[in-house]
Amino acid sequence: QSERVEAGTLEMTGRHPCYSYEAHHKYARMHLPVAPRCNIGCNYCNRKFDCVSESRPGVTSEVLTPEAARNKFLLVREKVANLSVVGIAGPGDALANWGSTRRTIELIKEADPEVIFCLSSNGLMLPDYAREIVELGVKHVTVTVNCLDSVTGSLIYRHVNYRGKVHRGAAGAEILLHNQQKGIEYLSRNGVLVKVNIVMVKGVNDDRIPEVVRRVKELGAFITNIMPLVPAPGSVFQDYAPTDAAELDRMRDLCGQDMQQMRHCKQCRADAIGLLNEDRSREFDTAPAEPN
Ligand code: CLF
Ligand code: SF4
Repeated sequence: QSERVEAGTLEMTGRHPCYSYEAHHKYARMHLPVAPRCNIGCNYCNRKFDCVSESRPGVTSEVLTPEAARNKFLLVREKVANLSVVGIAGPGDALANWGSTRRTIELIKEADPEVIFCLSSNGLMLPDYAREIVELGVKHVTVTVNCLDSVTGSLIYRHVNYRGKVHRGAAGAEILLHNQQKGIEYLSRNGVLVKVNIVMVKGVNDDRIPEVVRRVKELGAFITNIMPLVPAPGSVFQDYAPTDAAELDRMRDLCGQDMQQMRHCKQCRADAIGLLNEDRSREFDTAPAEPN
């Protein structure tokens, strides 16, 4: 992997609070919620809230236009020290809203060429957009990969809406899992550092997580982030037990033998701002605060 990555990218990664443990005490990120739609149905999600594959359930972020997102970035840059990363992580899927996601990146790049961009996606549209992602100069992409086989996939994904056609069950999962892997390989080969999020669901995909980690390593991924299931109310998995913290740690230890593990993820909102440990998003709300 590192042979294909330019020195400049590794320097950026040293200032990326999610990719570098050391950086997360010092460098801030902001998420711009410009991507409301999603093209798949995960059983741990109810689509009323932010994407659960990269966020904390139960939180709803206000959607911004690309122009409003650029303005918010300019405001936040003045007030938040060491803001290094601008991420697009929902509230739906960054690539299911590619027009807005791309426009937002272009506008912010014009305003500040030093920004490190980061995208988070379920990966369905990666074969379509990976080339443009590379051309835009995005060097950090997160893909959520929960399994490799379509039978397990059919337990996690209700449907996959691919190029206007809805595919259910194993057939849908097959398309998604194929596109995720193809996309990870392409991005990794083209100098992008890919982080793979894996949501650990006991009795569904937990015994298969080590093989997911080995496979994405083969495809060139940089790091994996095994996340706990926090079931969203109203989702198919709403009554499933949240992932036990000790079991999660053991899984990270096991997979750490094969691949670098992220252990400091905070499951942020799609509009999170600040250091990973301090969410300052409410300071920059444009909507009136909700009553407690
Ligand atoms: Fe945002 Fe995600 Fe980029 Fe980080 S978050 S798009 S990689 S800049 Fe980070 Fe938040 Fe965990 Fe995500 S702590 S949920 S891993
Ligand atoms: Fe929900 Fe994210 Fe899954 Fe889409 S990819 S269904 S937003 S958890």
